[in-house]
Amino acid sequence: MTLETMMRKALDHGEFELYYQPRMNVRSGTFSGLEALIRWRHPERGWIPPTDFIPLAEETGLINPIGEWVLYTACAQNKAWQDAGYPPFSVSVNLSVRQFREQNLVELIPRVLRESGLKPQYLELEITENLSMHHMEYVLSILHEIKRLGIKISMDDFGTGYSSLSYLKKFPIDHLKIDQSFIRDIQDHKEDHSIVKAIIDMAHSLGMIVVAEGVETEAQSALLREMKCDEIQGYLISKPSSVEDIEHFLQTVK
Ligand code: G
Ligand code: G
Ligand code: MN
Ligand code: NA
Repeated sequence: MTLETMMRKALDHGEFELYYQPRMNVRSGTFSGLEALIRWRHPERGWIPPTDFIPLAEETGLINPIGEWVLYTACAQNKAWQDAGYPPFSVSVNLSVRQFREQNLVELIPRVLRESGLKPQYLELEITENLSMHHMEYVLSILHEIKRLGIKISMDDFGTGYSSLSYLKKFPIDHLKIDQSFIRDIQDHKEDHSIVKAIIDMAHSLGMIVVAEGVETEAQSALLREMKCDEIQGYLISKPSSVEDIEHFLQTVK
């Protein structure tokens, strides 16, 4: 059976699962939210990583039903956490470019919020820079409608795409997430250090909250704090974790 055929069956058979990875405020050490990341547990082949199937899902269009499942599941899970008495926090969901082109997000998102019972301020959508390059006027109009619903928007993997600073200024971005490739060698490579510092200062001047991704060590965290980065995400705090494991994590945070 091809991967595509397997993927078509996976949704119906409940083989997808969401894992969650926390973000933290790097100054106060307070918990600031979770990112939902899809996982596929195939009954015979075991775990299939998203890098093996998300690109294929994007090529075939299956990213649309899969993305809808992710959105609904993340919202319903977040509502369930609130109902269970956890202090409210936001969960972010990754959106593919194709979902912007082919799904009526302005209709889909309010419907998912209604069905899950989650308030819009607890949902955040992650987009990538490449989205901003295509059909910019169209994408901008959708983003503004999404913002009007009260939902926050993150620019993900920042620094790896093609967006120029003049594009960035036009986008209604709440969080700018610096790609992990710049964070990895931040201590040893002067260039990476300079780039990260420049991104942080620029994002702040545009009123954005800056998140560093892929933070693995205390030394990186300390350096980012010095550089006035706002939030960090990465293995230092927690790997992406199952619902059960993230609930254990949530018991330990302030
Ligand atoms: O979760 P990491 O574990 O391996 O994710 C690998 C890649 O897959 C990342 O680029 C991440 O943004 C992407 N990804 C993970 N979950 C989703 C999802 O629900 N939707 C989309 N579109 N991409 C996802
Ligand atoms: O593209 P996006 O930023 O959505 O995907 C996040 C990816 O980064 C996921 O594959 C996730 O598992 C991975 N990731 C998260 N934290 C770390 C980290 O500290 N180190 C490394 N190497 N990868 C990480
Ligand atoms: Mn992301
Ligand atoms: Na990223």
